Amino acid sequence: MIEVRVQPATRSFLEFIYVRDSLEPQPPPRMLFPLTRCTRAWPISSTCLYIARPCRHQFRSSFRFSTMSRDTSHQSDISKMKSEKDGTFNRLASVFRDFIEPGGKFAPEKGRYHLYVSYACPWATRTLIVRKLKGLEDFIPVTVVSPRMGNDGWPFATADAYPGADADPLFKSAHVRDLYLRADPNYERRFTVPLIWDTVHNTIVNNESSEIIRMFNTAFNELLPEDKAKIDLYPEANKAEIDAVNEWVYPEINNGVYRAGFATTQEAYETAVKIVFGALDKAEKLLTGKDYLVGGQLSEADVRLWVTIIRFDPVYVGHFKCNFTTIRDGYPEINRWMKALYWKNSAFKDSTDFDHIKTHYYWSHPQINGTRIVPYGPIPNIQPL
Ligand SMILES: N[C@@H](CCC(=O)N[C@@H](CS)C(=O)NCC(=O)O)C(=O)O
Repeated sequence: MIEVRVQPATRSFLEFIYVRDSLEPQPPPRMLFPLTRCTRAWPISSTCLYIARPCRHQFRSSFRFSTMSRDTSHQSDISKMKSEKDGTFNRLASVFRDFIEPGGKFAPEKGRYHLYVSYACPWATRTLIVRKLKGLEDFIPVTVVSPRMGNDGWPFATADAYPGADADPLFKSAHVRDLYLRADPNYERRFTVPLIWDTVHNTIVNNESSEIIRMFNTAFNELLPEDKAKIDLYPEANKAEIDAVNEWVYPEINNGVYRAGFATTQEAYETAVKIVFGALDKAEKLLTGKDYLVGGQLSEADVRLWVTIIRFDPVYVGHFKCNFTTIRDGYPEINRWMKALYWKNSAFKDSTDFDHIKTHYYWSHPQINGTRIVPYGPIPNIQPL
């Protein structure tokens, strides 16, 4: 048996080392190769003792090798995702929660931050829409992953050259997972998009879309032309009302469709799907005769609801079994509001790729759609104005 003894500062890193069973003295196994610069090994009778100096940055820079030995498949493979005992799907909270703000550790600067998204993902699409509404395209470059999220999670074009997918320009990563493990080798949660990367501190600033859109709304204002700086999707006067709408739209609609789709018992599904349609009824009433949800102007409440509604007929009706009715047949006011934003505001249309959306859901959840066949309809994906 190989014994690995390390000094405390490196212990967490070395948890990932591949240790082979052996009665013979061994050179460091291949997976230990990155340690050779700061490791010496002595055979001691039937034990190999590896001593590592605590030199954190060297470990980090060589981490690419070492992660190979840590099994992260439970974090990347959606079919290994666990539901609650009663079959309910529970979304875990995001863990990178820093803010870009003037004077802070993450100061607003042109070109410093990089946004990683999937066109398929509603949470990522929120960030794309707000990035465009605020005119941040030149400030924050964006990289789009392939919609085919497989066992290793979201792939970049280098791992899956799907049309419209990009390679990772910063690190040539194969998967989004590699970025998370680069930022934190001990990262234990799922490898989700969107995420915003800081090229100065070489880490993830934030992977929670509701916070990324708040940052985009204000953090770069001092650097933006006046017409863009004054766009405010969360204005002081309407904050309470926007918060009140978000408070039910998130659990009952945005995450509600996932709770219906990812339920693993009939009861959990039925409970979830009824909540979705109850909340759509409420949204229909709220939008009656109105162009926007709150205060007669476009706000983050519209962005947050819209990203789920645009996916509803093409995906959630079929794939997530949210099929009491469709948006186009059952919710004329929501449909009118959705179409107007799509056809009249390029920030919404340009952030929407129906092929990526449909391919992702129907391909990436084999636990729901084992054949991975992507349905042809609906025709059209969104009706004309
Ligand atoms: N709370 C996060 C949720 C992000 C999220 O769950 N993204 C999904 C795609 S729609 C994802 O990347 N899932 C990958 C996985 O769970 O493996 C946010 O709003 O930013």
